[in-house]
Amino acid sequence: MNTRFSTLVAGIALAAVTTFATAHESHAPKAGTATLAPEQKAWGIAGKASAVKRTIDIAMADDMTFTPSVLEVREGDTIRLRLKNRGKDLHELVLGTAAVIEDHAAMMKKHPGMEHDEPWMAHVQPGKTGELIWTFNRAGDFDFACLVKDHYELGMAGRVRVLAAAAPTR
Ligand SMILES: [Cu+2]
Repeated sequence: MNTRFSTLVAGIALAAVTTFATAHESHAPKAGTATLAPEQKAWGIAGKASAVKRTIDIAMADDMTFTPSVLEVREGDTIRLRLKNRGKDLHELVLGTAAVIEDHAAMMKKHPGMEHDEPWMAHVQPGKTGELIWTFNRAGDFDFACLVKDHYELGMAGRVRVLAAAAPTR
């Protein structure tokens, strides 16, 4: 086999591989490219890291506390909730209205092993730090809670007050 011929063979092989890859790609589901628009909830909408205006540190502990447990933010602000789990147990922070959290807690009780992951919640392993970026674009009083096991019944909850954007700032 002369050099020129072997180069040609290699070229054909490469072309075949490329063609196959392209064809394969075009038949693959476009899961990675389809991005769902964030869903507006009564308590806000998923926020972008680039829009974060303020970071609030919250500690989670095995005595079923969030510290602080009362937050005050301004309507329209994108907030990073930086969650530090100081305990030995898994904890989470689920944002919502009181009614939604109650419903969710009841569902978790029925199906304890149920996987749930939404932009308005974050699960934090013991000793780890997690975060949740949320745009509070609806004024009002909202709740957050940990729905791991019986933590919510044991009082692991807090409140977010979202002040109306039109209200005076001082
Ligand atoms: Cu918890």
